[in-house]
Amino acid sequence: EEEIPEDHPRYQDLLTRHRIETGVEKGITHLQGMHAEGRGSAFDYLLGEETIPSADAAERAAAAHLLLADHPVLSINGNVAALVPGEMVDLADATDADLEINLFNRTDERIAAIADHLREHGATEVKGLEADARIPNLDHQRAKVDADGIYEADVVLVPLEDGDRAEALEAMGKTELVIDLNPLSRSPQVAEVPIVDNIIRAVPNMAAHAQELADAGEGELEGIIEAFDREEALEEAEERIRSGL
Ligand code: PTJ
Repeated sequence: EEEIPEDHPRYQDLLTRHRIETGVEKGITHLQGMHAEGRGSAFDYLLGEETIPSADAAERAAAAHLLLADHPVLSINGNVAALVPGEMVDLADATDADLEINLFNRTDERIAAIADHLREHGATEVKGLEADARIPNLDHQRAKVDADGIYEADVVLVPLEDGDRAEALEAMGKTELVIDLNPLSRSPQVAEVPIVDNIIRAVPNMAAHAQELADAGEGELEGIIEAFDREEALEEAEERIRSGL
């Protein structure tokens, strides 16, 4: 990462790409994660590579959801682990949430590599290794979750999530917070809070909102959640992308 000059106009994009490549080399990120990153990068370019106001509002509402939750869980896949490991640990600390590894292409090797990587970045407890429960109506491998983690969570943050899983979690009645640069993908479409922003910017901003709201009462947090309009946020993101074309 030291080789990329910070004043390069595409600094953030180059940094992101580099982190994904390193993730693949370390056995953390799946090869498909490189394609996912390429798609995300194209949308981010059209968004102007910045957190648009509706995304900031979504990040604040998501922080409020996590703070109000009985049992919040942050889901980690191979791209998330490569891009924002320490930032996810900080967000978990700020909201008293669990971290759970949940992979689309699940192998024991990648689970172990990601768990080590998260611990190196300060995680004390990592879930997803037991996989002793199943999300209903999803094929075997993708359905695996921890009974005391995502399975019983009331609020889950699922960044860069596959559409089938997002729908299956929604069907379980969970409050889903989704980070995805493509506002038309199924995951943000089914999310209670769709966050159309690069995960690299979204997660630190959610943690900052959570820290700022640490002493807020339930009424204030509920007010923030009610004031957030998911349809408007999706439309604003799509509008911004169209104008970027
Ligand atoms: O590690 P695994 O096995 O769980 O696999 C993870 C990937 C991401 C490979 C898998 O879930 C997958 O194939 O996902 P999709 O269907 O490609 O969806 C990824 C979504 O994330 C796409 O809509 C991308 O636009 C979006 N995306 C990619 N990079 C970013 C992003 N959104 C926010 N920030 C990014 N940096």
